[in-house]
Amino acid sequence: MQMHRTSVTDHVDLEGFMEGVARRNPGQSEFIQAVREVAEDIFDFIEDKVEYHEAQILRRIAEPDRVVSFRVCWEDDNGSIRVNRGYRVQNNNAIGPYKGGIRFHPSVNESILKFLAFEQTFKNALTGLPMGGGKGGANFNPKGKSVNEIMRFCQSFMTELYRHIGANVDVPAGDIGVGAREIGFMFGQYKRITNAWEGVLTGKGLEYGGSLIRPEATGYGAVYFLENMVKTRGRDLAGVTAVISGSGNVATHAAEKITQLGGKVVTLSDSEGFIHDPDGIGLEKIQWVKDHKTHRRGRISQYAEEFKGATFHGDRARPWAVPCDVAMPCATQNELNGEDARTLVKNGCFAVSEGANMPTDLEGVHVFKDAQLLYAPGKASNAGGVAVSGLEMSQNSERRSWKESELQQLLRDIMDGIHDRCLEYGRKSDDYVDYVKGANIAGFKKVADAMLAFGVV
Ligand code: NDP
Ligand code: 2IT
Repeated sequence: MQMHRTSVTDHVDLEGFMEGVARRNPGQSEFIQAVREVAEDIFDFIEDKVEYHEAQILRRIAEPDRVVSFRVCWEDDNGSIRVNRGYRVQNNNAIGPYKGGIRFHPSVNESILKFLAFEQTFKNALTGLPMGGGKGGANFNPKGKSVNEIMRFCQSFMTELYRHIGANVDVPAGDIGVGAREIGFMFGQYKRITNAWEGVLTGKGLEYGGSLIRPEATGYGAVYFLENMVKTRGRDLAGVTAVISGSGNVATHAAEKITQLGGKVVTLSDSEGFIHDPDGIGLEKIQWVKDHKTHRRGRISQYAEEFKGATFHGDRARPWAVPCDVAMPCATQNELNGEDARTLVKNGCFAVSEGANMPTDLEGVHVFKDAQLLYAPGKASNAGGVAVSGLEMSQNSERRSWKESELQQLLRDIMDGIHDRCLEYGRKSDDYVDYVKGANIAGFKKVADAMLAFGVV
């Protein structure tokens, strides 16, 4: 087929491209940051690849297929009417249905969801499973809300969202502020509206089509990735001291797996500050954190009241100055800046595996790379969660449930596969592995090649 082609000499350079992204997305700093992090690597990679330029592939991936924004109206326990803003960003479905979590947090806005949906596109491609990239959420704050209020919010949110999703269209899951309980409320409402049982959400309860090990998968997967990285330097995780941020789903399961592999976790955090427990946050203490957060909606500060020897550091302090061998940011975006990164390097930290999405800012990323740290970006290291979501979709289509041992093995295999792909595309001539570059290029290549096959769409 003969198509009109732009001349190769029409290419803009990286800064020209980023100027365009900034102009088209005013004020969306997180989205612009995520695109820059990818573009820095992709520009080098496609320099001599005319077909990607001609088809404007990067420009197309950085323009979401669609952004849906909608009003979510609900009634609180006092009978007052409340209004929030809900979204679904469908970034790219070249290799499979849109797939990605839903976040309920007061900070949610279009920029944050566009960055998350963009990142998700590369992450999902890296898993090797057929999933496109999407993300959704609302600026709803679940803190301090009753269970009934949360249920009414979820139902109202789904009353609009249902028309945009489907098992072969777009399959949301959990993220910050959305766990099994919220997925249950949303799934129930979807089923009620459509009168159809379909695997339209993942992270479901085991009674109604959920998959074993989905709750553990992100944190465990991020530790498996860390283990693979440290192996390249002939080390393992036995005896390492680990600093972890966050105390939600990803952080607690990362802590659990590090501990099971013989490491000692000494910090956890939330939005108010962090706790430092020099004796180590062992499995029983981790279980206490899980129960305390889930059932009693507790704050991490209470850990220091419960366990002798532990201290709480408030004023939104982050744990990065606590000396460690390995660090795992597992709370939120931009929670680790250039200065934090320099502190970690100075204190001898040699590996960082991100459980959260884009927790390290651009300056921090460059500090880690310059220091030749083993540094895994979230789109590679936290892909275990969405990978098991993909396996939940397969189980729903097959109408059966796989055994835990099968799923554990598949999660391991998928994380090993992502690590291999990072080595393939990220190995530098001096034998340093740039995992950011490896993940960006491997993820991009798969999506880009699918898009080329479709022509101009
Ligand atoms: P949870 O809601 O279970 O936990 C979030 C944790 O992060 C809480 O401890 C929370 O503290 C803290 N946190 C949230 N926002 C902020 C903030 N602005 N500043 C400081 N701390 C904050 O979420 P998850 O554990 O599921 O998600 C954590 C990260 O992992 C996110 O970046 C998410 O996108 C990413 N992720 C999650 C996956 C999953 O399967 N769940 C998969 C891949 C990535 P507080 O209670 O005070 O708000
Ligand atoms: O960021 C993520 O990968 C998630 N929140 C999980 C997405 C999913 O579809 O399981």
